[in-house]
Amino acid sequence: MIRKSIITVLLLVTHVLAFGQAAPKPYGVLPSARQIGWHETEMYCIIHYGLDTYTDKEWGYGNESPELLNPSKFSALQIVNAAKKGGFKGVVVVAKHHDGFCLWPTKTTSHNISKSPYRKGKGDMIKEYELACKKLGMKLGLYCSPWDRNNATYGKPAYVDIYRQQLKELYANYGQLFMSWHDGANGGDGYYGGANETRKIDRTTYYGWDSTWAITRKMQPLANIFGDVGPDVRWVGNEEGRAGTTHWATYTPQAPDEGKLPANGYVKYWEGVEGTRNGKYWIPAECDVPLRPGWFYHKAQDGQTKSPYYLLNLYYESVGRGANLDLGISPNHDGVISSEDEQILEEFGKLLKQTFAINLLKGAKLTASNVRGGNTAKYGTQNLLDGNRYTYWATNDNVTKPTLEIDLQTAKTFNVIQLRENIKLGQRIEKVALDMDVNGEWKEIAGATSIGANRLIRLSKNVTARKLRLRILQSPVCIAISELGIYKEPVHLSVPMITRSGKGLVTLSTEAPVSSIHYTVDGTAPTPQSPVYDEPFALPDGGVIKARSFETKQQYSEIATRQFGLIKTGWKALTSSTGTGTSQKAIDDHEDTFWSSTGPASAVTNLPQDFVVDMGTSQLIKAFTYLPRQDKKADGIIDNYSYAVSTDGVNWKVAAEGEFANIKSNPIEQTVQLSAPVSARYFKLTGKHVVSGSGITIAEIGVNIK
Ligand code: FUL
Ligand code: CA
Repeated sequence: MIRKSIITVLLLVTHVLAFGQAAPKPYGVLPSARQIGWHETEMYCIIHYGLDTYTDKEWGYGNESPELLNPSKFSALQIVNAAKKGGFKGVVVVAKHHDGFCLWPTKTTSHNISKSPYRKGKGDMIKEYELACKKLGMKLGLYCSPWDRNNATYGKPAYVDIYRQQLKELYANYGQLFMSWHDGANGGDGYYGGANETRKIDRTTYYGWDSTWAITRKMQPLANIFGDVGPDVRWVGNEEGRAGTTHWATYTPQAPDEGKLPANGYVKYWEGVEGTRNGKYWIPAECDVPLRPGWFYHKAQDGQTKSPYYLLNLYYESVGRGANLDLGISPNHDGVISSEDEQILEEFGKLLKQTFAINLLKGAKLTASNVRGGNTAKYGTQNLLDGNRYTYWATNDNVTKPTLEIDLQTAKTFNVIQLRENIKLGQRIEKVALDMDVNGEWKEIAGATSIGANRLIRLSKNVTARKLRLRILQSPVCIAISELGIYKEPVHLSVPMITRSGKGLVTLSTEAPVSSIHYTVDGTAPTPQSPVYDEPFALPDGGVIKARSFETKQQYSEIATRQFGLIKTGWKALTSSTGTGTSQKAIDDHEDTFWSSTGPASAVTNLPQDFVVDMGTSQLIKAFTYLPRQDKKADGIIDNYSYAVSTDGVNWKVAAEGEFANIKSNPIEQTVQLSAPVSARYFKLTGKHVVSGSGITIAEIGVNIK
């Protein structure tokens, strides 16, 4: 009897305690209010436009004439609206890139828009962007490159003051900014007021970032500062738009001293993509990736814009991993986003809307194994479906492995699962799994090893189920999950894959069956009238192939595009260097193999170094291509080259010379158009400077004759 009443009292006490139970204690470091705002933004566009647009460069040298800036139709409204149609919530405008040219009438340098014909020298594009953003309800951020290849004082203390002055102008005159974007590229050769020399700076000390960022905090307290390693937002470490499948918003930079990169630069790749579990700071990753191959508009890259489904995939791999997506868009010569790019953005926006229009969990019955203190009103599972990122299902402090059973009432078909944690309480969960009921047995269909602000799991196939179960498998503390959803992507036809054999035979294939594939080789969009594909066809000279699958005339897939150069059969590498890997690897048509003259086996360790190819027959070369190694390492990647041709292998003529700008961060195939086609049997690529190391590496080298 006594025992029973003690138990009753105890139960009562626990009950009271439980109902009065405080919210879960936050775990680890937490996001600031400004970072919370950034997480909610999820995706924005970065806009590259300036003199490079007219010189066809990715990195201007600094001596470009402001006269070049004379767009016929510049429209900030059209540009920002193109981003908005894509579902993006803000833009980061490059106000000054590495070439030092300022798109606003700055007092700090004469190398600015007032010296251009644009609006007869009275223009201010940043103002136009600000007004466009206001009108369209978009957030505005600004990018002002610390590296300045125009400024005579770059490398000296005086420049740091100029740079800070530029930031002050930008912070004072263009309204509230949501981001202050600071690029990591630093020092190198440039015009520098006519000095035309190489200037190196010590990036750990030169810019005095602490003092610079104090200005940001004072003048734009809500602006998130983006830098390679923070302080508010870190670089994910690649320009592919992908965060790690495990992504921690917390981060302990290996080199907190202003982002000193290790020699090969690419340790950052892994550091940035994953972050640090239980890291010292909250510094989530931004995934930046250009919509086109380069950041600036290049006519030669028309037709190579990423497709809506490609973008959707990037969305899953960035936003879907708790990072943000920063997509590069590039106004063209007219000063607008081309209609092709605009249309792709719009289609991507629609796709996203369609995919996430209906949470199929709506109306489902959710049964949790535990609710914090039994307080379902506050911590119950209804919080998972209210669309609020901060109301949440929580468990008792000692319950770290709860389960949630879901009865959808009727069977539903889906392929995307979404989870969010209330990040105001930190990033807590380390492992979850989702099961579905198959004839009374649980079968695991998905899992994740981090959640954070957002986690999307895209299944490779649609699944249909009535009952699901979420299992939390690992968490150091009780959970605080704020949202849960299942969604179904709209049906789409399989896009053709385009491959070519070493002998030049092109094959088009699809993952899933389609009624027909049509293709073109003249750069136009395939229609039902274009040639139909039924067997491999020869394309030894190369060219652009576009292919599209059709179900009916009205129902078709996205367009797949691929450019091929001349086939390499009969080619011989004549290089004399004894590098690692045979020299044939640079012309074997395999992206993953490369020739290297670096490393211990190398006999030659000094630059410049040549790579010579005998094509066997004479060809009319229009362009050459260089694919850097694709293994995420930077050693031997050429960033300054010369390209020579010869008819006899003895007498050489230089056909092109220059810089592979931004190749370290964005190691894609480089295509260099020659100023005029040249006839030659031999060609020679000379690496004059490399990103790191002392030799050169080449994954593929090729020529375009079409
Ligand atoms: C890079 C820059 O060097 C590129 O030119 C581009 O601006 C990109 C967004 O950041 O590091
Ligand atoms: Ca909620």
